[in-house]
Amino acid sequence: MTNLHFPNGFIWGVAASAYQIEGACNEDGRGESIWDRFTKTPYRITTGETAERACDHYHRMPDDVALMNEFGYPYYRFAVSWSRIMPDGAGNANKSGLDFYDRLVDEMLKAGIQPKTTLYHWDLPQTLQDKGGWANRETVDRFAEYASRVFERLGDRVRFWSTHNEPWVAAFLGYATGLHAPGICDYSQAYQAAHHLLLAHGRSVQIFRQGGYKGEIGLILNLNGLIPASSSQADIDATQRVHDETHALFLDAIYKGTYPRKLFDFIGSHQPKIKSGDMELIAQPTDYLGLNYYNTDHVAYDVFGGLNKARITPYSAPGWGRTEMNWGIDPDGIKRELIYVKENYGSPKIYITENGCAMPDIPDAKGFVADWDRINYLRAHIHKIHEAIQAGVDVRGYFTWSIFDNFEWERGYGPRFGLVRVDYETMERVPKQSAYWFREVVQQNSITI
Ligand code: GCO
Repeated sequence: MTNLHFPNGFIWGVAASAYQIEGACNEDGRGESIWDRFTKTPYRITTGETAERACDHYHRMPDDVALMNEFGYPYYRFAVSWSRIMPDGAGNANKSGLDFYDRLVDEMLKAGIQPKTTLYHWDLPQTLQDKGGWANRETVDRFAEYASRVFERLGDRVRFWSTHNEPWVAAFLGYATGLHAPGICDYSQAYQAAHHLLLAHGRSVQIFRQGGYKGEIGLILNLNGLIPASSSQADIDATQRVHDETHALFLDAIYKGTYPRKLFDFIGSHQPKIKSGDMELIAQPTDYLGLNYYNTDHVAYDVFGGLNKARITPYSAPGWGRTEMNWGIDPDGIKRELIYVKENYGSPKIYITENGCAMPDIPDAKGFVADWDRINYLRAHIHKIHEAIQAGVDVRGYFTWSIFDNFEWERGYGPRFGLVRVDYETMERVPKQSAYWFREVVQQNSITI
């Protein structure tokens, strides 16, 4: 057995998002979000479930923070719900909404837990969607107002900010495949949404700097592994297109102020409208990149494969299977993504802002889950991050997804990603084996392999 130590000051934390855990969708003046509307639309959610109650975190917040404290997790990454702060997406802020996050931050700091706050984790106010949502440029101005209010209220205590979580998901699952809210299937809107999400990112970074707030701000991207399904040129080209859409579209924009030319030639009339000055705003310096990594896909050319003419199937590394999401497990993938970012984008400071898995999670009579499969997954990925650090990648921290089982978007409450099991009937929280294992990792600042 070997102990692999992480650099001094390496940050360990757990993560969740507002919509997936809070519940209380109609309380204290919160407005309707696109996910409230989407979950109520027949056939959108596989299980027909909504997030009206979710983990009831809105009411149980002090106990939830106490639980994280009991486990000694030093950082907690949470998201603010836009429609709690600005119920109509514009105009006056809702005091009770801001108060909730204010109390959350105070509660965390009292417990010695540092907040990492995400401004946008997919829950756009419905009133803004009624005017076109992210495909409408006006949403960028509304986001700037919202961001200002959150900075004003929490900026004296939060030192660690993310603008958007996974803008690719918000743009492409929301507006191209329609798998996520608002459920639109239109590639032109998706590309326009991606551009506006990036603009909103740039604007909020600018507001953060102009406000003189202390701390770090950055963008979080989901960088899945992508491998051509064969050595044929058609599969290699298809992989490149998917890569450009999911990776380069965002990374080139924020680090180089450009969009991938080849991809834009390929998508032709679906290209977004860009105004002069936009790319400069998007490319202004950030303090770090947040990297979410879960799985790897094989990509093959397929004439019926949507705009990219690509078919995606899970790839599992030898000896590894798939998760409950049917995602292929490939621990090496996280290292490849880290090295790719280092080599192509000037070696930015990186935090792994999400990594984790849904597993079968069979509870015993007391609700305890001995989730050694999840532990194996986490250990293998953390090991590869360690290797990436040895190879010179500037990784400063690791957040596991998620602290709790929660509402897994279009899949309802089926897949469970938590270190802590949630009984959705009683709302009881039962830490899984992985919660104890992760506590050790944090305490020792090392893993044992
Ligand atoms: C994401 C989101 C999370 C998901 C998680 C598992 O990265 O997709 O941030 O909200 O729940 O990734 O799918």
